[in-house]
Amino acid sequence: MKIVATDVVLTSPGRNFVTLKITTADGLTGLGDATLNGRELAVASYLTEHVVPLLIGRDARNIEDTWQFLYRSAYWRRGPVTMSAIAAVDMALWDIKAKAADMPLYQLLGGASRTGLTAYGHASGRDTEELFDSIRHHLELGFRAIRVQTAVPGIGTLYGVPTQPAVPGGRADDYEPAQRGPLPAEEDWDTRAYLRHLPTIFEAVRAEFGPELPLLHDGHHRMTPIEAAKLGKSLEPYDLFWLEDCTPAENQEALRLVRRHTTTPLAIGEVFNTVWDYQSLISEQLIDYVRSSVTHAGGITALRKLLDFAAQYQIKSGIHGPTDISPVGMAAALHLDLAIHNFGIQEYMPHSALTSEVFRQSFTFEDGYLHPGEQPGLGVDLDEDAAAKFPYERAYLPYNRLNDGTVHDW
Ligand code: CS2
Ligand code: MG
Repeated sequence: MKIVATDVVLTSPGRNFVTLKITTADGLTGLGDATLNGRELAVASYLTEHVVPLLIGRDARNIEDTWQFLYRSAYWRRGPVTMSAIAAVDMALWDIKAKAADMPLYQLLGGASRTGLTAYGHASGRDTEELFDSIRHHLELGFRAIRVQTAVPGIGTLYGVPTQPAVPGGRADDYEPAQRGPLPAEEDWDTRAYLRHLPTIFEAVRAEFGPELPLLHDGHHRMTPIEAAKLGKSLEPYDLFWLEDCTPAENQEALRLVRRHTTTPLAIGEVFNTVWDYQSLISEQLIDYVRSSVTHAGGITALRKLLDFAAQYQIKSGIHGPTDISPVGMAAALHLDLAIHNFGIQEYMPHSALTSEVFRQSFTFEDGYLHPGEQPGLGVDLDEDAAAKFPYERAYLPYNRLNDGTVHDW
């Protein structure tokens, strides 16, 4: 089953995606997601210039060997660009293997460990009324767990709270941070204002929606360890499902201090790309959920091993699933989620109608549960003619400045 062709497809149906398509001599094709939000062309070029020449003529069946070869032969290890490129190859090869076996991928990964995947949706609002409306909207869509982000008095523009809908005419809580344009947008940050305000919002949400609904929150890497500890402690009465990315991801040791002070469950890792980023977080049980995506953490092969390692420490999955993970990366996550034992929850931000025209998906969302579907392989087909209608457009993620003008973690 030799690899005879590869294509790196760049398309922008509302937002940018990078997709690798691998074709074998038998005519099978596999898809892999290589989208790195705001840095798409770096991965596309890594694939085209450095990886594609290594793939032609290789046996598509040897997934583990290909992973090890790409990881070790580069000499320069890790990093989001390298690991997204390896992930795309890995996903495409699993897609091919499962199609050859005529099975949905989760069957090859060991079969289903559950009937559906609990998903959380993103609610947000510029005030309490808008936030409540957004929570109700997500409950109507079937979500059984809700991430709550909110505007904060004193902070102008803030992650997770749109000033306008991502799609013209869309809902105000439809949030897409990356913006097309020549320069990144500037947003604001004030930790003290945020720490004062957030507990009042969770108090109001609990009072309105009761004690049962699992609630999540994303701190987006903006606090120092002691600030994060204070926040975790102040949110304890509201029984969060998790507090995500409370401190910058680079320093694993920061989580020790946070952990010592709060029983609020902690999730981290959407910007991590290998198991090494989690080494002490997992072995010292400093976190409760692994947030990596299949796309940014080296693919199914690597994330499966990482989650097996986490399972030994009762740490569960919470795979990253914003709209900058393409439907291909999302499908890979769902197959993995269904097969592993230590599934926790899946983030789900539905893609736009335009994106779904380009990527035809077999996964379903019913009654709050995601399922990857029964189509052989990953279950995603790329309509290349539709993709060609939406050329890449440069886009940047925003960044933060404090009131005095200092650049801050976004
Ligand atoms: C995020 C993302 O989904 C999340 O939890 O933190 O919105 C993140 O900001 C984007 O993936 C960045 O590309
Ligand atoms: Mg996040």
